[in-house]
Amino acid sequence: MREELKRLKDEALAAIEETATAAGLQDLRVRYLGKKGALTGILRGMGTVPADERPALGQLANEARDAIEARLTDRAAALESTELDARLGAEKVDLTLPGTWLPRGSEHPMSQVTEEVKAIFTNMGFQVVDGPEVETDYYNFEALNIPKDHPARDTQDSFFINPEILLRTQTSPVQIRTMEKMTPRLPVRIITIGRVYRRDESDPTHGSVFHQLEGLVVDRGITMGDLKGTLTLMARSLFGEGVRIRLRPSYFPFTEPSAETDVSCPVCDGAGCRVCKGSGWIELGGSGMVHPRVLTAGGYDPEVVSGFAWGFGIERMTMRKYGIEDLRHLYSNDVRFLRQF
Ligand code: 2NM
Repeated sequence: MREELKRLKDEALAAIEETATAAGLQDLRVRYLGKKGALTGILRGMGTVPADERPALGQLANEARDAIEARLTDRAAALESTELDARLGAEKVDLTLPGTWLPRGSEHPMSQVTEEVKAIFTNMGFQVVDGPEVETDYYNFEALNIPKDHPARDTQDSFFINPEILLRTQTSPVQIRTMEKMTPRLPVRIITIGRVYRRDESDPTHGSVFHQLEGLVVDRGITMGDLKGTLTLMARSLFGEGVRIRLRPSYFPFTEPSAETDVSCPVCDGAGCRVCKGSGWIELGGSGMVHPRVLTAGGYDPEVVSGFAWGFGIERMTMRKYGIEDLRHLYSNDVRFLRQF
């Protein structure tokens, strides 16, 4: 039995050494140490061994079992680490490989100017308001003191849908609608930015759709000084701290007095250059003190309050800010153009 134990132990240790998988080790464990395993079988035969030999033989059997057990454990640990190494080797990710290129978009220059203008005026306490693009004759013309025979009402210049309904030619109807809603609360401090529609031939500086920035302030004691100060602040944020605003006498039905509104050329500071075509000034649009009839249409008493308003083209402001020469670039959606901003 002694020889049998030794042979069994050597055989088990050799088999363990040759096994290359965790499953194989488990099989060996069952085969040698399991309830029906070889070693257990030998120990069962202890009954036939003379009593004085049993202790020594028992000790030998225990040693064999412990040796096999220890070898199985060692081998399992070694196999596990080899298997892990193999898996990590196979799964290796090369972090130095170049990534997948994703084209990045950019904000449209019109959107940049729009957002900048909104920020400038909301920081001054203005509300940004919106209104319909399909308007009634009343809000688009009548309430703005544009009489029936005024050239601006000429059907050549407007898109009428029926005799009473048209596409708005300016955003001023939103100012009337807002005053109607707000009266008698003061102050009114609003801007509107949106599409307006005119029947013009397309050329480098005209299209049948463009975007207007209009603003309105109504309160007690508002003067043309407030108008100039407000627009100077806007122009300095937008074009640079050095610029000035110039007001030239003009005429609009909805303001009195009215002014053409220019900004000093941010490139040559008024000296005259290619950008301002030698004049030193760049036109922004119109402005003026709100006509008493327009305040009345909005529900305010022109004997108690006064106001100023202005209307600038966003396209023109964008072209001036970035030196874009052709309006049509702004709508062609050519990424080679758009990527530059
Ligand atoms: C302009 C020029 C001057 C203007 C007037 C108003 C309103 F409704 F408040 F009276 N909104 N916008 C205005 C004034 C618009 O565009 C060239």
